[in-house]
Amino acid sequence: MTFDVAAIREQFPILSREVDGKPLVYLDNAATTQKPQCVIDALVDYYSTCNSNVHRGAHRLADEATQRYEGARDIVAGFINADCREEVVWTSGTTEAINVVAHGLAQLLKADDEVLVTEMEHHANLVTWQQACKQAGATLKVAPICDNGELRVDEFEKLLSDNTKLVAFPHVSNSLGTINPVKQLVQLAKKVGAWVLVDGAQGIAHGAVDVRDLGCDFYAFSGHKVFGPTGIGVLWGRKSLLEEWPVWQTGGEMISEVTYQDARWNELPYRLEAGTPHIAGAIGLGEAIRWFSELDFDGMKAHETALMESATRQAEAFEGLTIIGNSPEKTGVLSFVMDAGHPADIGFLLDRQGIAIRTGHHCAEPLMNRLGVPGTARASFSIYNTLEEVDALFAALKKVQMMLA
Ligand code: 7TS
Repeated sequence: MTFDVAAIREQFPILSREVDGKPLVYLDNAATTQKPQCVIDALVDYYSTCNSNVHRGAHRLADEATQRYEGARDIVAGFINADCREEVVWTSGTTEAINVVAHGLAQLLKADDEVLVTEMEHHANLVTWQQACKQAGATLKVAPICDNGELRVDEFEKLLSDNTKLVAFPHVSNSLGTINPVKQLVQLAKKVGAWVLVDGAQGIAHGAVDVRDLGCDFYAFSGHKVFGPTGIGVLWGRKSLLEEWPVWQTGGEMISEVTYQDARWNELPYRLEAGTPHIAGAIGLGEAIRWFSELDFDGMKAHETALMESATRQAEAFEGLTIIGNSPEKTGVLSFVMDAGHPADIGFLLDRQGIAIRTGHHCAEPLMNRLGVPGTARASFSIYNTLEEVDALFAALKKVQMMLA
């Protein structure tokens, strides 16, 4: 069965808009994905029919809102193959999910403990651990990558020790597209008894994620990168760990009993979800995951591979253009620099032609320094992009090159 891209595109109203009279070519999917009509409808329907606070109301709207909200948790738990729904903690996104874990870790770390990350981290998966280590007087170690953006697994292994308390790395790099060998890295980390957090921000929208199969302890992702709303995300964690993890924010919902002097914490997942949550967001994310999980994943993978192959082939043949990040295992991202000009100018001139990409350091400043580039131009692809759009990118880049000459 072929993957019907046209039928998918039809479900995304924004994809038919124009920019300065030119059809929008949206190639900034690593920053955020567009939303299908069913997700937009789920948000509108919630606010139009049953807007209410959850859990605490003894009335019809509160019941209906709670059902939809908790139903969304079930959908997410099923999609990532969590052991149970209590393992799915709502957060505002990947960043907050990592912060929940890092905040607790800072209290658990001792001075001779170590945390291991990689050179390809997004700031969300670097600064968090860096600050947690500083707070505890612990050491942050950084596993190197090869010049092509692949992780040096041998060096990663050498940096593990009995002192390694936690290892964190991206499932997929946002600036290079490198897919990390998650299971292999988890197995190595487990040999020294370290906890493992996988930053799934870029991994979640490229196929099935099975947290039990991966073997990690925490998996973090954002709703907006998997066709859902902004402001909602997920921290998945092993129940036994989350049950004991130091609480993050305190306030309503996360308590079971309160006196003026003290408080006892609620059970999972609520002990890590203080305050009124992003109810509409969770419902929208549930709908996004329901929609996404019904796609033909084999067809989707084949389509994404075809997009990457075409983009890579055209980039390699393009004189004056250098691809940044050539890992053999790669998805969704084509980062590059051009002799003709600065990435920011390339982005600006592509935008004039209706083509949306991202330029800059992609919240990975140390990685850009490691690779010796000020930043890159990054085209990132999703399931609704077409081979014609890839061609349009390179035709537009030819014009950019002439304009900058
Ligand atoms: N980790 C990775 C690997 C990411 O790509 C991002 C966002 C985050 C964490 C943070 O996610 P958030 O939803 O909490 O902000 N990456 C990008 C990007 O590449 N361009 O814009 C946001």
